[in-house]
Amino acid sequence: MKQKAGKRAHILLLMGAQMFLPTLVRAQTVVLPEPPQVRAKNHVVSLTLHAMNENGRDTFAFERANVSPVIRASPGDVLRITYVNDLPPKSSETCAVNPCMNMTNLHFHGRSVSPDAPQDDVLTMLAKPGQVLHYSVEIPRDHPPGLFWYHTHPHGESHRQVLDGMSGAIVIEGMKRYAPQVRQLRERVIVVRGRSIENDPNAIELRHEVEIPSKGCGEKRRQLKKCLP
Ligand SMILES: [Cu+2]
Repeated sequence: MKQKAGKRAHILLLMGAQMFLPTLVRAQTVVLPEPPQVRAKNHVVSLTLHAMNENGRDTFAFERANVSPVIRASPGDVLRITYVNDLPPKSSETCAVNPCMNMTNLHFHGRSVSPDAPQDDVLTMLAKPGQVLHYSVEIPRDHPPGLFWYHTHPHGESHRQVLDGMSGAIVIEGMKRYAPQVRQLRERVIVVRGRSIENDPNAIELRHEVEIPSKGCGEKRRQLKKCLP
């Protein structure tokens, strides 16, 4: 009897494998898209970035696609960014300070650069819809290497814009000099953003999917089974 049960388990396992294998193989062949990368030429990283609204969400656009480019620079380089505010004059969204004016600008998060215009100045550099900002950001020669990010920073409106996805990665090169063991590794930049669901038409269902019920979950590990699907 035991043998029969064992065989049945094997058959079930095989059937399960046959059912799921094509899905697994298919899933493994999906290629993770690489975001566009902008590199320095003669120590200048030059790009034009647009702020626009697509399907009700604010987004960055680069070379006609709404994918934020990865900006790659080395210590001593200069970032020349032309930032065009193509957001509509009137916003349908809710901001911390209402009404939303659809003003925008750029902040270079975590970077040790000057806060004065035309560099990382989030106070006086502001573009209304239709206006253009010209950034020229000098990266100091002793700037640490690593992964940083840029995002919009108009006070009262940045929370909304960043939640919508107006952000991107900055790589300051030179990590291999500090950590030679990463020299052989293939580098992939993956930007993961939280999704704002508060204004989503399916907000109730989506919240239900991601929320863990407060009742039923105890501190003991075995009780986790009760509240996790
Ligand atoms: Cu920031």
